[in-house]
Amino acid sequence: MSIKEAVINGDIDNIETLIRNSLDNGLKPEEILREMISGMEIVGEKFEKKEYYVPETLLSAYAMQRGLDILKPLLDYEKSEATGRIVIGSVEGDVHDIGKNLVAMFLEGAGFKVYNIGRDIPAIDFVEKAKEFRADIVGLSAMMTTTIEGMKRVIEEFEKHGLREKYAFIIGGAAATEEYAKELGVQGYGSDARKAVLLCERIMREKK
Ligand code: B12
Repeated sequence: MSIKEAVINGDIDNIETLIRNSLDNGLKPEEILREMISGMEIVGEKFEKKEYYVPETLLSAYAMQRGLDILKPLLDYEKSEATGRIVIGSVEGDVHDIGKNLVAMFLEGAGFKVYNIGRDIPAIDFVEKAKEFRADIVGLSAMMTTTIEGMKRVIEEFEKHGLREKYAFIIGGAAATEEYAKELGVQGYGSDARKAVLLCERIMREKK
């Protein structure tokens, strides 16, 4: 079985051994990550076609998360000079967190101090955590058309507390778009983890 198949089949028991064997055989962590992501894309297609329901998808998500945990210390990130402090979370109502965790990992790898505050996070918590951790950037993730509006509520909550201008905001996740970022008037949208790093580096450069 390949690593990609292990993600597709949600094979939590074997994914670790498969990854360790592949690493021993000289496969790069980046290549393994690519395989896992392409496996997750197939899961997405199966979910759309109703070949997979929540339980199967959840198993794949667990397998993916376990794989990410193994790869985290091994990925060879390009170190950036522009370090900053980032609070990131999935907005209220949204329990999808694999992509957001991947973004957090990449940012950490690029030298940012990342506070990953979890999923299904109420707007007020973003405000409190941004204050508590003295964030430069607040990252919002939403995967569903039903939760994307939660991003707006987060921005409004910052406005309510007079803190809208204190932080830079970035958004991402399957439901987010460049247009929506413009509509919210935030600093940027990132379609994947690598773009998120570039975005945060740009924001920190502009801040200096
Ligand atoms: C795995 C999954 C689940 C798992 C989540 C497990 C977990 N811990 O995350 C479970 C089974 C729990 C789940 C549940 C549900 N899901 Co679901 N799920 C998915 C699936 C198949 C894959 C998502 C994923 O992990 N992708 C892999 C990662 C690596 O990619 P990613 O998340 O897109 O992240 C990348 C970018 O988006 C970006 N990014 C992400 N966040 C951020 C943040 C910032 C700041 C930046 C810059 C970038 C960024 O960078 C990431 C890395 O490159 C998607 C299908 C899809 N096409 O996305 C559906 C999908 C998101 N789910 C969907 C639905 C409908 C549901 C449920 C309502 C199903 C149900 N009937 O119960 C529930 C809702 C739960 C809830 N309240 O949130 C729909 C949403 C439809 C819509 N348009 O609203 C989708 C699109 C499937 C579909 N086509 O129908 N789901």
